[in-house]
Amino acid sequence: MDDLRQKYLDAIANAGDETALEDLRVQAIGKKGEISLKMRELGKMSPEERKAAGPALNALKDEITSALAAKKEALADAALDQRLRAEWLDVTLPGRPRRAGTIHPVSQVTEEVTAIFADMGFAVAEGPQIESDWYNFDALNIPPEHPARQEHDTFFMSRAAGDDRPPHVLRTHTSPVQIRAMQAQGAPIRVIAPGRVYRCDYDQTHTPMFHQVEGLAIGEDISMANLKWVLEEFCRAFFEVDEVELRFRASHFPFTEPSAEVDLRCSWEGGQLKVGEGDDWMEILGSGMVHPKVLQAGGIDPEKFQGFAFGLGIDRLAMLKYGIPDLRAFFDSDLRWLRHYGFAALDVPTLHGGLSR
Ligand code: 2U9
Repeated sequence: MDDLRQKYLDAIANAGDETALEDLRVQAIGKKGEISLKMRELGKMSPEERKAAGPALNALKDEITSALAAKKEALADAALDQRLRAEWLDVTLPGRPRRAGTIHPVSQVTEEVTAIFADMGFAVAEGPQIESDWYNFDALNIPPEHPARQEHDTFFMSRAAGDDRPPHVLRTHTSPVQIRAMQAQGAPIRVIAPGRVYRCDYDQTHTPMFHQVEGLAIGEDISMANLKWVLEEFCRAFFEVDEVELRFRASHFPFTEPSAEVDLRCSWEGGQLKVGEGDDWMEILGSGMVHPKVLQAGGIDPEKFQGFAFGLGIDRLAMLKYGIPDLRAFFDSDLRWLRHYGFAALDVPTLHGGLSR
């Protein structure tokens, strides 16, 4: 019995893995194991022999069972230790930089402009890029024979053969969004409409798709003075300078009366733009008081309400602020250009956190 005990305890102590341990269990206390067979022999013994051998065999079986369980646990612990050592990971290390994408300057500037106007109480409105000619033109006081229809270099959608209704158009400005916003919400209203617009024009300073932000504020006593303050405040925040000076030049748009083009005082020294100082003026946007007919098209009573509107080109704003020389490169999807001029994905522009850092 002692030999048997020593043999199995030594073998268990030396078992290298769980399979070896299981083999030993079968050999010792399995159905046909050495100790199990010895227990079966108890039946053939005399009562005296059985009295001595029975408890001893049971004790041996218990001891082997405990030794097997203890060794199994020790092997599992060792395996876990080894895994932990092999799969060690320092979770406090900074993330490995991957070749992450960047935010396009157009998206960055759209976010900046949106943050600035949101701070002044303007909500963002959106609408379809394919519009009816009524929303794109008629509602904006541009009737069919108006010369502005030709000046807009419109892309027309084709109709099915035999369908004589006027064709839909790719919107030439985001103004239809504000018509829809007025119809849906009524007055008072304060919205901006950023988005893509389309004109059939392609040269150094024009692409057939470009980006605009237009703004609209309608109330009972909104005046051109409010327009001037809003635009000054916008320019200060956008160009991140303390003082700006704006110059309003009388102009003409069908959808505003009176209308003004707005210039910003600046200097260009060594190709570097400085805003708020110098002797140059740079045109940055168009604006005016919304035409009564346009208010009417939006379902708003021009006898009771009035307000201002303005429009600016996002792409040009991005070029000016971030010193990007070539407009057409904006839409080439050139990875080297995108990495150079793109912005970090998590640097969301906010007024408190800094627009562009
Ligand atoms: C409604 C009423 C009036 C929007 C306006 C301009 C003047 C303007 C240009 C600036 C640069 C277009 O991208 S650009 O070439 N826009 O000069 N836009 S007033 O007037 C509106 C809009 C909507 C309902």
